[in-house]
Amino acid sequence: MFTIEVVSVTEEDLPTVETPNTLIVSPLGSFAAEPTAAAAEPANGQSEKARPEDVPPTAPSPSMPITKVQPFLNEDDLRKSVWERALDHRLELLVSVTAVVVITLSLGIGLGVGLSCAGKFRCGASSKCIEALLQCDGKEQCENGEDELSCVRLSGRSSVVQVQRAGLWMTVCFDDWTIWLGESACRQLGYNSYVASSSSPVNSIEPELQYILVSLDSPHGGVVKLHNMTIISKSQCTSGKVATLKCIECGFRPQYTSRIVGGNLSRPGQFPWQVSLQNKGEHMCGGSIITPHWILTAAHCVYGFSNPVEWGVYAGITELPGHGSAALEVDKIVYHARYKGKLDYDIALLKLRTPLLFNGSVEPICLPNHGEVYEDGTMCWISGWGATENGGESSVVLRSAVVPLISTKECTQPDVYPGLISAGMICAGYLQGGVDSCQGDSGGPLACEDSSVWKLVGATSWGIGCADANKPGVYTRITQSLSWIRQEMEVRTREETLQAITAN
Ligand code: 4AZ
Repeated sequence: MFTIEVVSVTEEDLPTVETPNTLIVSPLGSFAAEPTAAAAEPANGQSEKARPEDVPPTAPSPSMPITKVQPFLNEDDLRKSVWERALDHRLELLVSVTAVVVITLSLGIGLGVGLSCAGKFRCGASSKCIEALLQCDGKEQCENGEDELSCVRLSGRSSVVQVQRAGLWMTVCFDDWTIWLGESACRQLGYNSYVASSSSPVNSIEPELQYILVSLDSPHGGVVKLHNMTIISKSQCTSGKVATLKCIECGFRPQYTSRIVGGNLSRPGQFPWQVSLQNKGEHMCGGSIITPHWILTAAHCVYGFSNPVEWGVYAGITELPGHGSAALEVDKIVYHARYKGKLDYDIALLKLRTPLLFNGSVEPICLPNHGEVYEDGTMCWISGWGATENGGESSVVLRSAVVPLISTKECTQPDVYPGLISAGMICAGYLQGGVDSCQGDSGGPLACEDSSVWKLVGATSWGIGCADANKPGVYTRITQSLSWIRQEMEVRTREETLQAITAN
């Protein structure tokens, strides 16, 4: 084995090495090819005795840069077989082979993960993939049980119950529905509460929900997940009705009378779900109460500030800083796994250490259901303590404004936000400008009233400036992150239940 080294050095830098085959190449063209037989030849040309007479002596100046091409060959090397030479360098060989194997394996695994999960279910952020048919089959195949989460959802305007099996969503017929199933479903949706089960005629619900109807076989109670039940396919749903579910009283404003109109200053009880999120005592963002334990906000509000101890949540207030009410302590902060510090998936959840008591000035807002669409032009409300002009100070009083929803088509026009609006965002505001959310309103609600129930359609996320023409506010679209919200709430609520069981 031989190596070729190309070095650029001055004459003085060159070490004295045994290089019987040294070629000296100088930039001036002086050249010396030294005989193979010459041993212990200093490479600096000072030894003239071994040089054959017919080769002109080379005398490069001591400071002249020289490029040396040095094939380090000796006779032993020439005599040895390739195998023997390889053995002489087994350490290098071992390192090289290991490196090649490691690189090949990582590439292989990386590609494998990317490819093999196609058509399969990926266990959370891990590299494990399981057969799609095993998702929601009642047995946990993923390490953290992710394959058995998000197996129940509420869909459409009337909160129809749907269960998932092998990636297929099926609407639950009311025939064999029980309160016990309703309670189990609410637990799976991340609630600690259950309000009521009802039914809706099949033909009154959205057409896409009418297709696959199933009945759940529930002979006896117990802590069983809904999708673990025997799912009986129903060609006809005898009752002609599907199960609808309510897990929490939400979206009401019991203390607010709409006859009191106070410009854009909000009245106590007008936005009872609105909270102020304060970091080390300073208002940073807004948020919305969705359950007694959970506040929904924007990921960018807590990204890099995810130490719960630094945060305080103020609920039931209209004036900052908090006016006597004690800050609620934060137990956990989770932001969307796909949030990367940019604009997409700008959503986070804060879990409160102690649950909120709902009293009229503190109330939760409803989450929308899966598949609910909000028409362009629907008038919704934004609220917050944010700046009243771009770059200004936070407002002391809670302000609010009515804004129409803007279609993504309109919001991505060349003069608005071309290429910037993803499926997880929704725009709202006026293209002529004048009314908008601003710095400090982030994380707060974009709330729309639907048959007297208020739903959280968006969370204030971003915009260019505030209230400028063609630059409306952009909000995180809640329907896009419903399964993430449900999973987080279900997992943490389950953890809490387990802790309570083990503590007793
Ligand atoms: C912000 O920085 C922010 N005009 C929030 C909303 C908007 C702009 C900026 C929308 O929190």
